[in-house]
Amino acid sequence: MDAEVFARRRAAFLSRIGMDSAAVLAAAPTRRRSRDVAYPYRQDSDFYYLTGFPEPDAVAVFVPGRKKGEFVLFCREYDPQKALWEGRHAGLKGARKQYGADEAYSIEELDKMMPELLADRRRLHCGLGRDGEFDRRLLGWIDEVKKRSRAGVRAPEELVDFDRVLHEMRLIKGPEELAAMRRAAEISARAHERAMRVCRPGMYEYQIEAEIVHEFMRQGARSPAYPSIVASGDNACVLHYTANDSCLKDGDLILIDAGAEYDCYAADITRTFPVNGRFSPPQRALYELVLEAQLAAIDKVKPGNHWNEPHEAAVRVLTKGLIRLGLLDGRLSRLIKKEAYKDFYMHRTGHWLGMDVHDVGDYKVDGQWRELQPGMVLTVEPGLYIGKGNKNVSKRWRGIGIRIEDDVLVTETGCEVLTAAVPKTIAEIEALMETARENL
Ligand SMILES: [Mn+2]
Repeated sequence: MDAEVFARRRAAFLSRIGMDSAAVLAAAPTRRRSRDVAYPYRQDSDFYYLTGFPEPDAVAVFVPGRKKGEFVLFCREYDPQKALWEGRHAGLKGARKQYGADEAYSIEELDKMMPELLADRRRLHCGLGRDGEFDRRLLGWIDEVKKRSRAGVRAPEELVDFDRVLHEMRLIKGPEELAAMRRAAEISARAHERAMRVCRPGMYEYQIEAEIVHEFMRQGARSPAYPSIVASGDNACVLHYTANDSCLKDGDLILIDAGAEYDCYAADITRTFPVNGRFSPPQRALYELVLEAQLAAIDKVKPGNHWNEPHEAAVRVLTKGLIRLGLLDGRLSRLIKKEAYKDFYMHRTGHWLGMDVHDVGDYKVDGQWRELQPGMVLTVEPGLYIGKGNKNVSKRWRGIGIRIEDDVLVTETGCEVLTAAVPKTIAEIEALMETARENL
């Protein structure tokens, strides 16, 4: 993304927080995996959204109206030895030239400079509760400002969580963000298609996972947005299954929930298909039902509808279908009211999607479900899960877990499914798998 995009976001953020405020954002820390090996680094989403700065050991401070500069970036100084061993880093000059900081200081100067930057700012926007160590330092700086009160300086008296301004900005996606999300969606769609093509009984779930990650990287997404779920048979009924180590059995379904991260933006797709390429009659019946629920939910994604409408639509279709199939017994309205569907559908129908897979943004405003607006992106992902051990239902339904998930953008007139390229109907899936087997 261009430096100018981040500059525009900063300008919008500064004007929204106002002249009597300041904001402090910390870069994500590096995390140790084992001994002297670190996990791959991923920048904090809020920090990246406003700075585009990809390094750890950095703190961004925003001070609207400050004469010497409104955007101050503390980061690592350039070190030729570090460059030799670990690679590129911006240094103070790069922080100004490449990343548009008005002033850049060594991260070592942070404690010394913060009290001055926070002086006479009534409100402080920050990410309290994320990192206890950083919180303690922040409160220390405020305390330092207070000590200067006899010199006529006032300390911040109100701490505001990023939810209030920054996360509201992140909830509505701009054109550059949508371009990144479309790319993430496209790459993820190809990976799911690849999984359908290569899948055979006798393979292991992790071998399918390898195909997915392979396609992500081949297409320029360096990482999944979250650990991929590759769950065959009864494993699909474990909602956050990530062991991915079972052998694929002829006659089972396989549920794959996987999405790529591209330029810090996530895709989140789930598809469920038969290991051997053909749905059995009970699998078919349940799959058709989940698909009908998903389409009904997507139909409710439009400006002016509230957040919960897609969920309500999915619940209605699923409950009706469960009665039809003999899995629930009773009157529709009553079964919905007492949430009888929760035996088979225990999660909600979606979440916001963006830089984080479960993205920021409130779902309720003043106690009411929020209205959908153009530029919001959400997932729509109903499912049905009937465990192997569920003795309350006929045997034919057991050991089946199905979820169908797409990423949906709210547009001016309705919605657009960003992940529509992955086969979804039974006919499409069976045709693709059939062709793949013929070409073996
Ligand atoms: Mn999801």
